Amino acid sequence: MLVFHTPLLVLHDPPYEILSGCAQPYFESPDRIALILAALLTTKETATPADTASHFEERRCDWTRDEIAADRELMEAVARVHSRDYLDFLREIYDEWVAEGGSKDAALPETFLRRDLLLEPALPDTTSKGSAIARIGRYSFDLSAPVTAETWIAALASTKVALEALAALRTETPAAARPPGHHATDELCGGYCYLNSAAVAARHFQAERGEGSRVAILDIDYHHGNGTSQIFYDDPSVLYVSLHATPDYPYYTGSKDERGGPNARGFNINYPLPLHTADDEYLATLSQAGDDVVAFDPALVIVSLGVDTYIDDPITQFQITGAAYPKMGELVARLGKPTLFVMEGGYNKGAIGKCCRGVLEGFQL
Ligand code: SP5
Ligand code: ZN
Repeated sequence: MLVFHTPLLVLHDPPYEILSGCAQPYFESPDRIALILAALLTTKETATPADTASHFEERRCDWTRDEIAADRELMEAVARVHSRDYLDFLREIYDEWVAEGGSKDAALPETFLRRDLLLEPALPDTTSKGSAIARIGRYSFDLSAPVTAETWIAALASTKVALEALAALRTETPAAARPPGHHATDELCGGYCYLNSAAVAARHFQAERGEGSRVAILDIDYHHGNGTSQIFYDDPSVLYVSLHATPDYPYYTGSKDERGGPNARGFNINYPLPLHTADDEYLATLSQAGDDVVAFDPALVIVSLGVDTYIDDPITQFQITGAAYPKMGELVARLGKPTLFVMEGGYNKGAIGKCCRGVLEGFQL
C-alpha cells in the first residue's frame, strides 16, 4: 500500500485555538503526520504473518513552496469546490492582517458575519477587501482555523497529497494529509479545516472520469463533516454518509433529517450516535453505512478517516478501543471498491498512528 505525504504539511502550525472559551494549544498539531507515518512505516520487531501481509510503502512528495503556489492544475481542482473569493481570501488574508497591525502569530476572527445581523441583503464591502478583520469573519465559522503565514501553502499541499494518492490509486491508497478538510465548506474555514481535500478529490475524479461518475464519501471522523455535506448536498452523483457524535461539534448539522437537497434526496445520510458510543454499536452502524454505499454502487469510495473516535482522544467522547480499527478497515474493504483514504481528525498523540495502521491493515486482510 502506497502512503503519500509531503514535508510541507508541517508548515501550518498555529500557536493556539479557542476552545470552550479559553486559548488552548492547537490540537491539530504538525507532529500528527510524523506520528502516523512512524506507525505505518516502522516494521514491528515481532512480525507476525498478518504484519508481513500488510505492507506500507512511503511516497514522499518533495514539492517546493513555489511549486505548490504556482500549480495551475491544483488551483483548478480546488476551484471546482471552493469559491474564487474564498481562495483569494485564504491566499491574501495573512499579509493583509499583518499590514493592518494584527498579530504575526495568526489571523483569527473577532466577529462572524451572520446574515441575520445584516440590515440589507447585500454583503458589506468590508468583507471583500480593505479590512482584514472584517474579511476573516466572513470566511470563518469558528475560532479553530487560525490563518498563519504558511497556512495557504500547507492547505494546498494537503489537498495535493490527496490528489497524488488518487492518481496512484489501484485498490486502495492512503493520503496522510493535514490540515484536514471535512469541516471546510465552499467558502468557510473552521474546525482545523481550510480546503476540503476529500471533496476536491471527488470532483477531480469526476472531471477525469465523466461528470456523472458516482463517488461515495464515507466519513468516519468523530465529528460531522458539515463542509463535505454542504458541498454535495444537492448533488445526486456524490453520496455522503457520515457517522458522528451528537450532540457535539459542529453542533448545528448532522441530524438524520438532513437527507439531501431537492435534486438529491436520499444522497446525504447521517448516522448521529450518542456521545458514549462503544465498539459494537459503532461497528454495527458502520456496517449499515456500508450497505448504503453498496446500494449506491460508486466507482470510487473516499474515506474521510478521522481517528478522533478513539476512547482516549483529548477532545471527544466516544469509547472506541484499538481493537475496533482493524474491523473498520475490514468493513470498508468489504465494499469491494477502489478506496482513497484521506486523513481528517485524531488528536491523541500516543494512539493516532496505531489507529490509522489498524484501519489500513484491516482493509488489507
Ligand atoms: C477535523 C476535526 O476533527 N476537527 C474537529 C474540530 C473540533 N473543534 C472543537 C472541539 C470542541 C471540543 N470541546 C471539548 C474540549 C475539551 N478539552
Ligand atoms: Zn473530528
